[in-house]
Amino acid sequence: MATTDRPASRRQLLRHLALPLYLPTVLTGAKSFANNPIIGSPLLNRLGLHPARMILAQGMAEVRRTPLAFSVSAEDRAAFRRDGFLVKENFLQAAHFEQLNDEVRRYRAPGWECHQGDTITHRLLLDEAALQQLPATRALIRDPAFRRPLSWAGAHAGAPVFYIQRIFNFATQGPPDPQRHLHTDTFHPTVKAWLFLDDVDERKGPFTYVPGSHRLTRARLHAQYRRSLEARKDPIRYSARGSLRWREQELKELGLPPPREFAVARNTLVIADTSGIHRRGEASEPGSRLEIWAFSRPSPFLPVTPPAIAPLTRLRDRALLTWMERQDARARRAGGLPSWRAVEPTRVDELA
Ligand SMILES: O=C(O)CCC(=O)C(=O)O
Ligand SMILES: [Fe+2]
Repeated sequence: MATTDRPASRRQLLRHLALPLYLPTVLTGAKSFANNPIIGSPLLNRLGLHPARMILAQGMAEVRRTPLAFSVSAEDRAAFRRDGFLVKENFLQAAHFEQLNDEVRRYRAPGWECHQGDTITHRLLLDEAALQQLPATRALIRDPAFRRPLSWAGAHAGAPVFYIQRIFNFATQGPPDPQRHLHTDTFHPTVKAWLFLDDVDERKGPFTYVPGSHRLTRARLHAQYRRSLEARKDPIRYSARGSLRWREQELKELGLPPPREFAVARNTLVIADTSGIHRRGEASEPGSRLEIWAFSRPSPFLPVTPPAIAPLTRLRDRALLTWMERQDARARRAGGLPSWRAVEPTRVDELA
């Protein structure tokens, strides 16, 4: 019997009995108010669990950043601390960029695809096997000028996960893409990076960020506290699951400026703390945005993270692929589709 068919009282009882099992998850990145009865607990949230986790996670991120700070310029650190993002135009030397752009556009491999509203996101994992075929991309991923600010900003000594990512705007039928709604990905510092291979303007839906919205100000902590009391019942599923959606009017109340759109030229690198308020901008027409995309989200309460050494990265990438393959197989067996589904190498040509 599916959970939703169980009588409400029985569901509640099960939820209570399972509570102790969820207790240790307060010290992990668990963020779903709806699915985790501790994270969503009305009592614990009234006592301030949610802002307490935010403050502690922020403190631990600072601890992890300390040994990584020497490798990043004081100017970059100051800009990131102020804004929550770094932007570097003409990031790669022109010849390197052209080689990378060329090899990435030609590269075909089994990939992954996610449908969110009317947008399709296509990803190719840049693991060791892929990078062997992509020398210019491998050089980027090994470049300290790329890795050091990513590590420091992401408060993570270990390697981020790297993908070739293509966002296909208006590629399928569906409601508006939920990533175009202002949101925070999670409650603790976490970094994403985009090296854009296309010029990005309003036609392609530029990444959009509210400068300074990564900072835990009093106003922000108050707002998070208030949201945490009701979030498990939030009608927006993403908010209930811990990626809170925000209204544009709320920015003023939070003492924040209007969002800034990153309408940028190709070969621009953007590194952003996506615990700040951001969204994917509206796209004015169907089309795609191609990028090298990095994602770094260490466990938020650890004082140190494992270093970026090849055997660990290999193991992590292998585990990630295995997990995704299992999710895919399990969902298909149940007659459905997983949120990330496996697709053929030729899929990217069908979408283009
Ligand atoms: O693709 C974008 O511009 C941003 C999407 C987003 O919200 C994210 O990756 O967290
Ligand atoms: Fe996001």
